[in-house]
Amino acid sequence: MFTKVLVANRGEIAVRVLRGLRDMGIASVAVYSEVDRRALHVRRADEAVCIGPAPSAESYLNPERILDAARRTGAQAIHPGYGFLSENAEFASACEAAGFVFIGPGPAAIRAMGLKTEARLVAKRAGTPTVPGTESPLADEAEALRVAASIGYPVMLKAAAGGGGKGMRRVMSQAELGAAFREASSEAERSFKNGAVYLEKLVERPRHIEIQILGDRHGHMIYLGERECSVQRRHQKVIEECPSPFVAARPALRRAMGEAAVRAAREAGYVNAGTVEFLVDPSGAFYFLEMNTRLQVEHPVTELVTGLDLVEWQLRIAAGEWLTVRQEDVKWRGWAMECRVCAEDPAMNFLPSPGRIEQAAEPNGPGIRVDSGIYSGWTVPMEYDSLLAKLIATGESREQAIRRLRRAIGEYAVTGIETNLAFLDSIVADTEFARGELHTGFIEEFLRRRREPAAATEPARLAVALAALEQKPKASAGPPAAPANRWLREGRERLLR
Ligand code: MV4
Repeated sequence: MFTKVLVANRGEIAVRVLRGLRDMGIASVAVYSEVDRRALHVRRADEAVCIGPAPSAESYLNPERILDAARRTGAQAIHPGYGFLSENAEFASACEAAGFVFIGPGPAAIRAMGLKTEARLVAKRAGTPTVPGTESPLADEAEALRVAASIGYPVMLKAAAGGGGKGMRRVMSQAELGAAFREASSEAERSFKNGAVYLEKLVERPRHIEIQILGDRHGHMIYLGERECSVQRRHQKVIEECPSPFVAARPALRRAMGEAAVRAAREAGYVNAGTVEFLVDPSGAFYFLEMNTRLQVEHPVTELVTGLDLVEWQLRIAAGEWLTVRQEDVKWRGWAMECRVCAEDPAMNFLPSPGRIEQAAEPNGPGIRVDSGIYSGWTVPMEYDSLLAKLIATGESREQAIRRLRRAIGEYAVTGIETNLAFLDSIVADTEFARGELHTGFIEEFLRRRREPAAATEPARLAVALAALEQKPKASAGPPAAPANRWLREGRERLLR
């Protein structure tokens, strides 16, 4: 096993990996940019190396700076976390070439799954169901028209080098295809310097359900169950849970998706922790979407329901150990639900809200885990993503997990910057959400319901106005207690207009 590992990341995931290293008695090295000098992950490491100024390109995205820090501290392995260089095949190669173990899959597997068209080919070869469509990029508009006609509208145009929805276009009819093809190609070119697009049959109202897999370097691979990630906004996950309400009601589906995920990962020669993403349609048919060759943000919900420590297993597998967990040993107990606490202002269209955190009082108590990268007095930099922490609640049932999550959100006090906590609470409190009838358009529909609630008829408006009047403070009392936060206040004011 390694005696010293460098964590090439920042924020909550760096803190999480550093905790794993300390739990295993492995010395740890953190890297930080100048603006992260006082960041929590720096405090949690045995050693810390400044790798450059704030811009990611000159720090967390700079392979040479990271390798140099590994050399200087005598680290034997590098954990990339997620984002930054975690899915960069060249960086994985550079680590190996420089004599460091890259904690993750080999560069070949990263490359095989990096191009969405290549990943589809791998899945198809493995017999994993893929959405009907093209395996290679479309040559031109004419081919797009031919293929779309043969698989039937509606179709989805996607960027071959894409991910996260960039360069994607829903095409409902032939008339729209030409323009959509040109727009998708140019957006793909701009975003990925690769304008290649391919085409798939559109899966209507899909759920985004992903399977966690773990494979060792001796050919042993298992699946650890699914995560429901359909509650997303602009392709950013907001709430994730394990198990999926849809799959929990269909035990055969978990096994079928798990085995399909393992087949695809084997075909890619996968090693270490990985996630295979699927679209699941309302009939329960599932289709390979893409594979993520890194530890995911939402890995804690799988850890809490299976009892397995994914970071520990990543390190043990990277050190060449056998994965001693057999598929029949994997059991799922209870429910885990995670929400991503972000420095953003829902009342300002989720604009990032960096700045000094006056107070960060984190929740605790039965069934609560907080993977946090913040503390009172720390200044959230503007240079990186807005994720502050992940709040995860577990329970015997989904209902208990939801109750605990709401209680914990209520305890979470972050002042000095805006956060999305109230927005998260409004989702978790939503009756539709409680029913578990989720799909990738859930938040879009939720926000629409909130903007134009069916009940916002005249009587309802009057009722709300009267209620506000009744709360009118007596002369002696102080100002009326405004709703818990700006987002709810604005929502109520909008309703009254
Ligand atoms: C799809 C789809 C429907 N049909 N492909 C979005 C980003 C990328 N991960 C793939 N995505 C989708 N691909 C077909 N053939 C719907 C989506 C999609 C989506 C998928 C997962 C999670 C959130 C999403 C939000 C919008 C669209």
